[in-house]
Amino acid sequence: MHRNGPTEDIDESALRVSAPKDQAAGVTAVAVALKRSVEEMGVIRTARTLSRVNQAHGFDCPGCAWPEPTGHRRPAEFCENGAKAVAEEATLRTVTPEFFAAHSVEELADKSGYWLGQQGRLTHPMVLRPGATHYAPIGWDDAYRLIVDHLRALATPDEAVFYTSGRTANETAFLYQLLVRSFGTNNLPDCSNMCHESSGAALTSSIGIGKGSVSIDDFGKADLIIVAGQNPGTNHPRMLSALGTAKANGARVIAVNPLPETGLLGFRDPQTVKGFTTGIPIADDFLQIRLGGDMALFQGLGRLLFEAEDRAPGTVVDHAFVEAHTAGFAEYEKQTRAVDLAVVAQATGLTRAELEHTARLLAEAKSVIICWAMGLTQQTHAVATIEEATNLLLVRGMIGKPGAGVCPVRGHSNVQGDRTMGIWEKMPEPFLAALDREFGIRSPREHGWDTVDAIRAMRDGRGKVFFGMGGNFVSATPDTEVTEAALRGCELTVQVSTKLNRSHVVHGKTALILPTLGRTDLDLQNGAKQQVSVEDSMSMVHLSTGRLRPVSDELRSEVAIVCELAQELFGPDHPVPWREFRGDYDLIRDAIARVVPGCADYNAKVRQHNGFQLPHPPRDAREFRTGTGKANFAVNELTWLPVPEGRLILQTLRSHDQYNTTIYGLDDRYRGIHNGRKVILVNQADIAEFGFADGDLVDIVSEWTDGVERRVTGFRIVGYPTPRGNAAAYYPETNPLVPLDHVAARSNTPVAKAVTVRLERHRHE
Ligand SMILES: Nc1nc2c(c(=O)[nH]1)N[C@H]1C(S)=C(S)[C@@H](COP(=O)(O)OP(=O)(O)OC[C@H]3O[C@@H](n4cnc5c(=O)[nH]c(N)nc54)[C@H](O)[C@@H]3O)O[C@H]1N2
Ligand SMILES: Nc1nc2c(c(=O)[nH]1)N[C@H]1C(S)=C(S)[C@@H](COP(=O)(O)OP(=O)(O)OC[C@H]3O[C@@H](n4cnc5c(=O)[nH]c(N)nc54)[C@H](O)[C@@H]3O)O[C@H]1N2
Ligand SMILES: [Mo]
Repeated sequence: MHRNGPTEDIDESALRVSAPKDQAAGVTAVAVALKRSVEEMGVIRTARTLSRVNQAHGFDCPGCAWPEPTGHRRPAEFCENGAKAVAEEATLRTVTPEFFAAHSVEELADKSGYWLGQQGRLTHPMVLRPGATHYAPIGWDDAYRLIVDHLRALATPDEAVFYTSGRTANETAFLYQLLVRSFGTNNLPDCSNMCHESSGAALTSSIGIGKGSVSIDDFGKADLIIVAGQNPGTNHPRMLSALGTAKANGARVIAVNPLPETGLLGFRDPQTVKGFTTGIPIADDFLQIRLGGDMALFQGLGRLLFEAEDRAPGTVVDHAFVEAHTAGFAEYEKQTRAVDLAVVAQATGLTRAELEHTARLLAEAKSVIICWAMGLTQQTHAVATIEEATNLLLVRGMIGKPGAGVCPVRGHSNVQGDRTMGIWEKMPEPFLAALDREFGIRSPREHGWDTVDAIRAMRDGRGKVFFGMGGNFVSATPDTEVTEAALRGCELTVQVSTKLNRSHVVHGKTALILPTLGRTDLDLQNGAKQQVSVEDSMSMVHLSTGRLRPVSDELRSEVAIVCELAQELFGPDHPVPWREFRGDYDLIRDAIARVVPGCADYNAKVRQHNGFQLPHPPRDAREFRTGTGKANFAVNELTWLPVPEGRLILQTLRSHDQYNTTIYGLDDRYRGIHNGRKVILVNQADIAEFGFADGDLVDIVSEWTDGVERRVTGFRIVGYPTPRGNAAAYYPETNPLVPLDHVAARSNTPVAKAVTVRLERHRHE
């Protein structure tokens, strides 16, 4: 049977389309945030909770990874979507054993992800035994024993997969990878594999470290900020305040995006009296680029920079920087001067005048920041594209100076910290050696599986136990039908979760749900209040303290779950002091201080007012720890995406009312979509050319070299100002269209932003 994702509990016929908004945030954003919060948690819990988001003694917002300002923090250092993320977690609704007794798994598997998430917080550990129709309660000890029995039954530890999502705090992440490596595998896929892996790969190769080189204060010092492939109005709303500050200080902002995203084109800062009512356009220039055209853009700009240098020698290329700090400049110059600007115009859809105007700004600016997110990372040529953006900054000497640098804007609030703490299927040798030294274990050295490889392995029967530390693996990953079958083939699936999601109802032969504390919850161990630490997108590390009374006494912290499982798995004689770690998170931080580079004196440093910033050699000292000892200019063959005849290139993206696979509501207010999610945004001229009309229902069929038909049905066409040949639709509803093998070169990231599709008229069954 062909399934198209269960959304029958959403009445898509109520869908309404209005004109896209021209300004983000403002009064409506505040009203929406408060309404949602009060609905979920009541007035008192709302007041108590929202006043502590991102404050020095509060908790880190579980929304995005945008940093807090370093100086004065405003009383409300959160945004509409941060408030929604908090409300989602702090809700008083609960999913209890009675709930599971009343709903069979089969019934739950027919519900939408939206419905599942709305049911509330998970309260008890639950088990689904082979052949059972309903989840039943299980004690924590029995749950651990069940996991250990399955792990011990494996032929090798490499038959187990240990996934991590990016909300996991540093302390958990550190212990979790320690457990997994003590057990004997590096199979540590994480959400980063689907997210900024391409950024990490490109930056490590170019500048020797896979993280951004700017700090929040650099935004106030920049002349020019390019925001490419990112929708901050929805996904990083607090970034708009930083961009607003930059503009007040004279910066120019260029948005590079196929879509005229509302937050970039207009913003009312709800935090300032003036912004609340008047609003400012953020982007001075909007380059409406074609999907996948960014590599061509950056190469074309490179050529135009060299031409500007020819006209005024010594004013554009930073020769001192290039000579002292870079390698490969001559080859880069040769290749870039030969770039065909006619091809660049075709690939980007931009005019020669737009390219020249942008190049002039880039040539004249004294300090340039380039920001990006999923529009760049989820492309076949993502790594090369990010290298080309970095090349431009290197030509101009824009790394390691105030107001300048690379700025990959991370997604999950601690996805960067998880990597720092060792969540990676190919952690470098010095880290593993330090881990082994500290604990007297022997970590495996063979690289493990990333997300795509883990799915392949489970599909082929080589992966048998799946353990998810947070996240929603089934809904976040590509090729839904393949992935669901892969999970169903497992002997055991375990999900450590706060809320119900599809990964609980698409399960292995035996399945466990382990309910855990969230960021906002009070975490008591041995009667003492515990804190965790997190790292933001700009390498700032600080403490986070939850204070809300957990919705159930049965919830355990992620740290406790890891330690208790480890005790059951390894017995009392294991060299790692799991019991002590569980009882006092300071002891975990002491171990982190000895193992993780840059974390010396960790306990003291995370307790400083704004925490501390991890070292970043290019940012701090223009030091580049690459193979050449210098920043590397990359030379790449130009790749772009011509649109096949009669087809569209589809990007899958987020609405304003979701957090990845968690759907808060059915509106995408800024884009004018209300009461539904099954839409495909298409250029009016393409709609006409294909013989459709705005509002028609279509099936979307993706085309891939394997000839397999991937189809989602009953999507409404919405005429939208996206470039010709380019379309957009929401994730996760369109994940069934993304072929598992459609991945980015060198990062293995699923190409969620460029799927070739055709539209077929929807036939009612
Ligand atoms: N409220 C909220 N906040 C979030 C999330 C959420 O779901 N909800 N998710 C979090 C996570 S994990 C992440 S990774 C981030 C994601 O943050 P974003 O990357 O902003 O997320 P997307 O919705 O995928 O948006 C991709 C943007 O890139 C553009 N784009 C697509 N393809 C291209 C291209 O080829 N070139 C260019 N130049 N642009 C392109 C799209 O039009 C869109 O504006 O947000 C984080 N914050
Ligand atoms: N087609 C397409 N696919 C994509 C993307 C895309 O743009 N297009 N984006 C990709 C990206 S950038 C990412 S990051 C991934 C996201 O992939 P994931 O990180 O796997 O997915 P999330 O939806 O963020 O996970 C939500 C679940 O996490 C659990 N959770 C929430 N808070 C906590 C907590 O504190 N502890 C624990 N243990 N669990 C918690 C809840 O049960 C919730 O249901 O999706 C990727 N998939
Ligand atoms: Mo992400």
